[in-house]
Amino acid sequence: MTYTTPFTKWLELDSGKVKDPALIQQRHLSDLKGLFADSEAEAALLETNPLVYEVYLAYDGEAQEGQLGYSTTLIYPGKVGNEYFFTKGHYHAKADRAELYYCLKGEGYLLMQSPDGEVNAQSMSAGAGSYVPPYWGHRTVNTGQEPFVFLAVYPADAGYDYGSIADKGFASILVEKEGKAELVTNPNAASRS
Ligand code: M6P
Ligand code: ZN
Repeated sequence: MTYTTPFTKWLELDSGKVKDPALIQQRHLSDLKGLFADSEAEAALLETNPLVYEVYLAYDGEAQEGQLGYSTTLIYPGKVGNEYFFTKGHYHAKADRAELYYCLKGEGYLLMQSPDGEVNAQSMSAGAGSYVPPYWGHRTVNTGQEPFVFLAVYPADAGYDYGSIADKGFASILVEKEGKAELVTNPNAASRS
């Protein structure tokens, strides 16, 4: 038996970034192509292809059962049409793995969907510790004017299943209406299923 040596990673509270990250993943709008409901607004914004979010990986737990992975995510403020910037969203490849999100900065939602299509949206701002139960697909959405930053902690062997969200989207989306975030039915979800 070899034991992993304990360690500390610093999550910089001002920037939301991890110091000495294992990996930085940047997703621009082109990486999210086809996921926003308003395809014309998406095509127009693709000309400047803004950075939508970054993931600072602190540790991946070597994808081993029993270990934890953790990272911070910074979603920048912005919209495609009236739909707020979001993360791609995924189910876990090992679907029974849960996850914990802890908001450090900004405001947004943790949008979840069960395998039978039930949608749940948790409002998050600094201090919110929101739980993704086993089997729920999850996406985060920045509904504020500043970066929305949170820590995610998950079983290192959870893995990612992007397929069904990329194909069908979420049943509900978060849009701005009269200056406020509103959860509405995704006009494209039914036609894609
Ligand atoms: C959180 C965690 C990560 C995930 C990231 C971005 O940091 O859940 O595991 O990669 O958000 O989400 P996505 O992979 O759906 O783009
Ligand atoms: Zn996850």
